[in-house]
Amino acid sequence: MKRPPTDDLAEEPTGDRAEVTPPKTWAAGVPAVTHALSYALAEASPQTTGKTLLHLNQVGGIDCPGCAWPDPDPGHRTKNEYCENGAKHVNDEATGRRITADFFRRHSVAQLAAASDQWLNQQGRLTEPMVKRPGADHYEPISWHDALGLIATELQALDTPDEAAFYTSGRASNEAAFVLQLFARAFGTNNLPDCSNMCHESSGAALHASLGTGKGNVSLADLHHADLIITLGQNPGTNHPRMLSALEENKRRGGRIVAVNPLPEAGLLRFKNPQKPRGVIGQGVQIADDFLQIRLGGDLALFQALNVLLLEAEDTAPGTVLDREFIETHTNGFAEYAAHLRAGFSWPEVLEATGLTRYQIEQLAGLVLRSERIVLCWAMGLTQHRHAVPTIREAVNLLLMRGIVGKPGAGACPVRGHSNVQGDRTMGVWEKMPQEFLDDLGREFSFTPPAEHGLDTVDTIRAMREDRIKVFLALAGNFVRATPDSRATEEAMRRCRLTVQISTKLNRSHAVCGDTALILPTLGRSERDRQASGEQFVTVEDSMSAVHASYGHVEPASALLLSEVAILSRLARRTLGDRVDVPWEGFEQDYGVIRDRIARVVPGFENFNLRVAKPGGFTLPNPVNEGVFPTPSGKAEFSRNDFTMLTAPEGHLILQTIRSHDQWNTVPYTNNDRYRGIHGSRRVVLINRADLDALGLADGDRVDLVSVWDDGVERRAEDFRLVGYPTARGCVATYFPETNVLVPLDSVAAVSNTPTSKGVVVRLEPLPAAS
Ligand SMILES: Nc1nc2c(c(=O)[nH]1)N[C@H]1C(S)=C(S)[C@@H](COP(=O)(O)OP(=O)(O)OC[C@H]3O[C@@H](n4cnc5c(=O)[nH]c(N)nc54)[C@H](O)[C@@H]3O)O[C@H]1N2
Ligand SMILES: Nc1nc2c(c(=O)[nH]1)N[C@H]1C(S)=C(S)[C@@H](COP(=O)(O)OP(=O)(O)OC[C@H]3O[C@@H](n4cnc5c(=O)[nH]c(N)nc54)[C@H](O)[C@@H]3O)O[C@H]1N2
Ligand code: SF4
Ligand SMILES: [Mo]
Repeated sequence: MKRPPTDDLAEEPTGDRAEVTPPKTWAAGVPAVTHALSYALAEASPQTTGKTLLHLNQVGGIDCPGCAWPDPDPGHRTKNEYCENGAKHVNDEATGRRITADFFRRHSVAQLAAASDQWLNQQGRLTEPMVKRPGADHYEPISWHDALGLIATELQALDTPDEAAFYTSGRASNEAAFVLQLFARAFGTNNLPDCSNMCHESSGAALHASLGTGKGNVSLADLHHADLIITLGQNPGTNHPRMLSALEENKRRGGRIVAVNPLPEAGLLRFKNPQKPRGVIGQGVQIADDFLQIRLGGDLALFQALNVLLLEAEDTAPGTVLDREFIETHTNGFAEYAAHLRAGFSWPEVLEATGLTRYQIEQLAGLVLRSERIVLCWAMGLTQHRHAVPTIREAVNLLLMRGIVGKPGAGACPVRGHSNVQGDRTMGVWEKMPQEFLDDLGREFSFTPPAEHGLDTVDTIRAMREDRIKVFLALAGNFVRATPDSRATEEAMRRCRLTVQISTKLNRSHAVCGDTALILPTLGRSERDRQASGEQFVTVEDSMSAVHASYGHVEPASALLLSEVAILSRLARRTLGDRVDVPWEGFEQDYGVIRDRIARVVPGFENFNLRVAKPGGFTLPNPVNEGVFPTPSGKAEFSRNDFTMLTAPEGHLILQTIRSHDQWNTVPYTNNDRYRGIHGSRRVVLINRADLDALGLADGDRVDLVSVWDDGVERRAEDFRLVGYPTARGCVATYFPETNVLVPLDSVAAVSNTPTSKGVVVRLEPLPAAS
């Protein structure tokens, strides 16, 4: 793809700029602290950096806008209850750089669309509302009043409310999320696509079908006390760094940890805790006792093999392996499941799918048999595959056979991504909320919410393509970069009549936009939020269902910023007038009023304002932990899952798209990934050296990646450097979002409709060597 001239706009460095050093074998330690501070100080003043870091994850402080990893109980928090990446994320928001109207005068929309993601983010905080009019090539300033009026007019002009879609990214607070979904439904649509559709949707779908509730059922204490933790498809050293402290604690208590991953990720191997003296001077703690280098998509086969081995062990010594009483009283379908699994089982298939040896799998089965309390942790390596839902359901089958779901020290732990992605769902941001929730919402605000399910993320893009979505509004996020099939998605987005981005920072979704486009700049979580009733706080829910408050401590980036709640409440009032009985103005003036309404609508939030005032907040009950499975049958369901594996034709490879250590989702902070030894460029392909040999290629060669899909469309990512790397055979890795262009829109997981970002069939086309 040729880029237009860009005056001073930075382009993305090509693959030949990459420098490669050996991957690291341990995570964190002193370099983590140094890197966090140097990034923070490059962005914000020492005073602001001090303010953000001092308050990060403390009671009365800022909830880390990084991942959804939980905080320890208030009594057990350290002074530095954050990680390198948390520090980077919060200071990226608290940056001292500003984007003013003059910036948009200097840079056309086309130029911005040609700039790199990193450059866009580095320009600083958005400071005033901007509009791009139809046919214009620049954004220009617009007042809040006119901006909101423009959106209201466009919404009112739609033939049906279903021609609008309201996207949410998981950083939005509970209060903002609740207001957004209420507005969308009062307006008349359930079109509430969100980042979760691309993230843990498969986990929610699988857990819901098996256990009756889509959330995880373990706490930090369970992780500390487990006999065995199996972590699959996740890279905690980079993406949930404080999880390593929990794993370290588990090891200290004598637990065993097994990592299952195509890549030997640094944090899974060894951890030097920067908060402890021995993490500063010592060798650190070995985290994984065993590392199973699985092939992409091989986890379903792995769990089927483990579960067959459990059945066989029970045959040999009846009554010693399965929890018969639990199975009898609390589950459905065990006999059919066992018969189906045995009938379809084949070791050669399992070994091919996993790339593991039978000995390795039997060793792990032995550990499972010897462990009373087992926690299964996972993230995107399980959820972003065609067969993600059956894979996770097969993992749950293992827990059910042992009767250890919801028991102390045991259970299922989907490790969530965005800091409030779980809370947003709890607040009703979901295109298919159950009718019971809609009824309660309608009763509380005297209207009838639409019953028909709305569009998720992939279906929203399909609808844009067919001109069925005309107005698109995003509460945070970077829709065109996060979604698959970048070229098709961008084309779809450009077909919209109006696109609106409520954002803190500039990204590509501001540059690839509809006929009319609005940028509505908003307060970040680190900033003070003053409203008519005084200073406000917001609430969030972490990966383990703890709900707590977050208070901003930094002065807003601009006097013109409005909070997310203020923007949405005003927009709702302008669009709906008195059509519904909602105190929009009251919401904006005092977020406590929103929480009072949440308390009356969302189960588990009774006396919300009172309970969230307690240091550390409160934890939502999970019925599974009380032995209750709210499935239609009232029992946990065994699931019969057919064997399947990812295959690639001769000369092809399976590609996964992952995060570097120095990025926040679609936003790369630098071009380095120091744990994997990559420096200077992100356009690299990590590939097994035996695959290089087999393909007649060499480390350092430059290639285009072309993905293979049955619609005949050529999807190509240009100019990458090959890096010989210890990844599983046949399985290559590149960074997201540079290679989202390769993920076909229609390549989605069954049931969850999640793009298969970890399982794309590709071929490598060598480029002529540079002269
Ligand atoms: N610093 C930082 N932190 C983040 C984020 C960020 O961008 N930057 N993003 C946040 C978000 S939204 C999320 S969802 C999480 C994501 O957290 P992760 O899921 O850890 O993120 P990914 O980089 O996608 O890494 C996927 C991991 O799964 C492995 N994997 C891929 N496919 C398979 C497979 O088939 N089987 C197995 N067993 N393993 C596989 C990969 O090798 C890799 O280690 O992180 C959150 N935290
Ligand atoms: N190929 C591939 N694609 C993927 C993935 C993958 O692994 N591979 N992962 C998927 C996953 S797990 C996820 S979660 C999605 C992420 O998708 P998104 O959540 O849509 O993307 P982000 O990069 O997190 O969004 C960053 C933008 O959010 C805005 N922002 C940040 N903080 C705030 C705030 O407090 N308020 C507001 N209003 N705006 C804010 C900023 O403008 C910033 O530029 O991407 C998905 N896409
Ligand atoms: S582990 Fe996640 S929530 Fe905790 S400080 Fe790091 S980025 Fe923030
Ligand atoms: Mo995510």
